[in-house]
Amino acid sequence: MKRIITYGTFDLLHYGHINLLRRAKSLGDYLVVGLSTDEFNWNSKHKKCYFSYEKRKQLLEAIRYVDLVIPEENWEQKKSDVELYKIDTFVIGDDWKGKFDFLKEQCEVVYLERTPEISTTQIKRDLEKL
Ligand code: C2G
Repeated sequence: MKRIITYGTFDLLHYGHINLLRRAKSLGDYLVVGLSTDEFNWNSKHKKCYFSYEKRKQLLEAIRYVDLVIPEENWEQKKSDVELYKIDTFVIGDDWKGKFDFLKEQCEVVYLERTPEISTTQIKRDLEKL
């Protein structure tokens, strides 16, 4: 069984997120998603989420490609997560290209092309214009 992991905030879930999760799952058999907690978002990613961690987790768990959702609480946990969950491949959007190459000692690292023209920030901007 090939095990995949990815991480993100996944706020205001949209088709760009789904495209990423679908392609990530297509690389293996089991997909773990490290979901950024509200504290991590606020303190380290400087993101204020619309949906709480629990709501974002509920949405992700309803997606057919997602097998397990775990909390992402800090930048440092990836190495231990790869060991703990016996991960074969780490996947993330190419806006992070190169940032997680240190994981190559433990697993395959794949940067997937982002879906153009959609982002949580863009959604918020467009809603403000309504
Ligand atoms: N994504 C995408 N296309 C978009 C928007 C997002 O492919 N139009 C991808 C991102 O590249 C990321 C995932 O969807 O792989 C989740 O996006 P975010 O919620 O914005 O996650 P991010 O803030 O990049 O968090 O430790 C890693 C971080 O937690 C990643």
